[in-house]
Amino acid sequence: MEKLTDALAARFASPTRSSRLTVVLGRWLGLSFLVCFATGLFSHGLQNPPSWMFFPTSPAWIYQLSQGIHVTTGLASIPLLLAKLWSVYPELLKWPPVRSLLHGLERASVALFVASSLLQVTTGLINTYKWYPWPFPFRETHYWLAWVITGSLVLHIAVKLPVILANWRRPGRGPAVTARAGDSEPAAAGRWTRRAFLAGVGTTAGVLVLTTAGQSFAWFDPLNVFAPRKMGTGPQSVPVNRTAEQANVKDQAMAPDWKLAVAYQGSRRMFSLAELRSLPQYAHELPIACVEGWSQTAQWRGVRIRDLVAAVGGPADAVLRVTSLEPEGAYRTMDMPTAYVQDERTLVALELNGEILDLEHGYPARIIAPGRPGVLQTKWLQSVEVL
Ligand SMILES: Nc1nc2c(c(=O)[nH]1)N[C@H]1C(S)=C(S)[C@@H](COP(=O)(O)O)O[C@H]1N2
Ligand SMILES: [Mo]
Repeated sequence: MEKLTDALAARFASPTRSSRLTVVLGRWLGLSFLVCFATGLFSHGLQNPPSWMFFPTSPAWIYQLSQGIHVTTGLASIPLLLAKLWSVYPELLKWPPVRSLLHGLERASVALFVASSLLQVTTGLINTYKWYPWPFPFRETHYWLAWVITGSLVLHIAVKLPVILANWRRPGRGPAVTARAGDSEPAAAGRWTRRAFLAGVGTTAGVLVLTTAGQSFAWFDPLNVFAPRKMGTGPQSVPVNRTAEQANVKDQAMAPDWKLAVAYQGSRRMFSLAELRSLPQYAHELPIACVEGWSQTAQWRGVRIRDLVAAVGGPADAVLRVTSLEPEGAYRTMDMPTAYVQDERTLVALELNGEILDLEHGYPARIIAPGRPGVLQTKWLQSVEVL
């Protein structure tokens, strides 16, 4: 068996494969995973706030930036991960599969890392297409997988530290700690094919980023050919995530006697659309930044949320619960921390890009706040309560 697997390993050996290549790819992948992890934690925190969470409202595009980077680094990780797997897979054929306790642990951590990373990047990619072909809740699973990946990665890096350090000590270049087929390649040829391979992987990741980042960042819009969303599409030039029909709100939202309830302790005021329009109106350029990766900045106009809170005698540091007309669904209610209530740019928007809000964008009234994930920009408002 050992002979056979050694022969197989030799069969797959290529001057391109070497610990140097694996280390370089590992560095790129590690960096991209780290950035993706940090931005993912930020996004998760905003949606599931821990008690110590800080809620930045400025710049207003902070979440657009963070989520754009999250989706972009996630996409870039796909070719990096595949290339890294290609660079090491002959190692998987080595016999015996477990040589010692440490070796066994190392392999288990690698298996866990590979499986969870592949699952993470593919489900993440599918998610940007708003497709949920699985029975588990996406966000929670995505979140816990991220911790599994990070934990197994830390373990993996700890075990591989000698190889990584040996690679860093180059070009003084002592003998590689765990020599592999490509490592002993003395000729320049090995180095060149390795460089060409790295250039190919880097180009693939770069092109993938450039042709999809336009869904999050307007600068890259002209190059956006592969992303599932395009800027400027949809009613009033803004994409729609969930339609009024899907949310089953059409009749209630179009009802002529619609009123917004604003409540504080015992007192409650009902505002008709005409009354809301007669209050001071403010306009702001703010982005909708969807957790699924797309963003779009638009001009919103309407009533400041803090003016509505003041109108019912609510405190300046109010925390709100906002409820949609939507009869059911995860986005029916939304809690708004005081940082957003106090920010003067947080609006109950009645207009979008100079027109009365389209039904698909939340007519008669919706929330728009700076720096928040799209899922919290509640459409088709029913009530605002001071908690
Ligand atoms: N009531 C309600 N509000 C909602 C949603 C929803 O499903 N129901 N979707 C949210 C999501 S996920 C996003 S990204 C934004 C998108 O706003 P838009 O459809 O006007 O572009 O609305 C948010 N507001
Ligand atoms: Mo969204």
